[in-house]
Amino acid sequence: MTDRYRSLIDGRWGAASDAVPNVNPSDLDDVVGLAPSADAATAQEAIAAARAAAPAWGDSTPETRATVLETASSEIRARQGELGTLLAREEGKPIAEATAEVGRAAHLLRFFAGEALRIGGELIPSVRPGMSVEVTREPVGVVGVITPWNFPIAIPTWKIAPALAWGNAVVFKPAESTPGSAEALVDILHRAGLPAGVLNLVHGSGSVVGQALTGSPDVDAVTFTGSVGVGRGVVASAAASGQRVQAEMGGKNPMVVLDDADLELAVEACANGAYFSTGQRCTASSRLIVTAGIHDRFVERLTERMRGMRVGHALDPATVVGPVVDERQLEQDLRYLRTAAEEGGDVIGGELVERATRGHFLSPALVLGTTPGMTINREEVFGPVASVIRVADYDEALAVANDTEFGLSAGICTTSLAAAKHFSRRAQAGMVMVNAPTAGVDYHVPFGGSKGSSYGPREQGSYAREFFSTVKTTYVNPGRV
Ligand code: TXE
Repeated sequence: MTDRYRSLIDGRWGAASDAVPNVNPSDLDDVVGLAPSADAATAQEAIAAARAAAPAWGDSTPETRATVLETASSEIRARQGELGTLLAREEGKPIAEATAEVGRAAHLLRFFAGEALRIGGELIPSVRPGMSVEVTREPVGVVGVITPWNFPIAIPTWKIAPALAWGNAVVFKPAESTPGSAEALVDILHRAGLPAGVLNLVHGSGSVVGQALTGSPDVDAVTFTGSVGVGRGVVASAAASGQRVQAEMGGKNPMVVLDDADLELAVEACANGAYFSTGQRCTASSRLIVTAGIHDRFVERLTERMRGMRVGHALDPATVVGPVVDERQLEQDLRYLRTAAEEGGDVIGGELVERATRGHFLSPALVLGTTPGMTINREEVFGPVASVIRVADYDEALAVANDTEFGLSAGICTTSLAAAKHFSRRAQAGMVMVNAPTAGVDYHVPFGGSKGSSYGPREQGSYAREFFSTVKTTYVNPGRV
């Protein structure tokens, strides 16, 4: 069945158009849907609708906002299987992971429903006699939401839900290759009781719709997740427009495995971190930094584990590693593997795989014998590819872990509490995982990185309020009492 997607502007669904086919990466003969590619004028209409709707939504009661988010959460939970199948079809994530991602969206909505009810302020005695100071939080106004394809329902939800909870209106531009999950989310929120114009969806390209958002004086804030190159451009353009901006970009996440690690636990954490979601996660464990005493045993066990991972159609329950999202990404993965071999790495796996359907199937790859300066250890691949760097000891492991322009997530496998605590303090990353994959984060705590990985305040959890609300300080002199 082929869906026909539409943009939602000021509470009205626009015309369908077949400009952009949404192709199933597990089966290139399956066109999941057809999406429009909006022009700049359509984006401006959406921005104007959001601008007009923002004041009333900002004045709505916390209960009104909480009820919309709670209602949407319940519908997503009730339709988890159906939405998981849609996500698996359009993005290629194995059905179990896709269904879990939909469940995560339901949890996020429920969490931010609670946050809407917890918005509070502070009352602080002034340094001046009689005066008091109120610190309150207000909506930012109109928020532009620009998202990638790799978590097509969770990432939009963790941006849109807090934006709505703190009383903002939204213009949402999803990734071109995953319009179906985006539209399902917007439809559910719209029917959950949002007034017209509070949430607008515009299908289209980054260079047209995305730039219309970052270039508009009527958009107060832009939240972006995607590649480093595009993210830096988004930050520059948004700043030039005087917008508040938040950008979550790439990672080159290190996973340190020390001699004293529990071998099976380390192998499992690395296999999961590197290859689940086809390695298409900004938090993927991509650099495995292994001390000499455990190196050979670790490599042998991880290679075995990797070779046992079934590559296949996302809807086949036996599949562990789904297809690569599209041809461009597949070419990028293969190019990085070729470069790794040319630079002296020993590539295991990384072969094209044939299945009953035509799809972008690539077996997981492990690159052995790499050094920190190789391209494979500098740039984000965004595929089922990890590299191994052998180091002498913990000190060298820490130095290599931090030898990157990125700083999203960093992991360590060790049974030493001292090493774990030291690594947690010294790893230059926004998130640290001890004896767990660098990927796989909770939905109610802060998410984000340091260095080149992130720009602006953290996403998720209560910390999301730093981006999605603004602080007002009011001085009150009661006069004579
Ligand atoms: O990301 P893009 P894409 C990496 C990964 C992948 C590559 C491309 O390496 O191969 O990025 O993926 C919108 N102004 N990551 O194409 O291009 C675009 O339409 C405003 C890593 O998905 O960064 C989409 O909605 N917006 C990453 C969004 O930005 C613009 C996750 C992301 O697109 C724009 C995904 C512009 N000028 C991909 N140009 C991670 N690490 O999490 C594009 N967009």
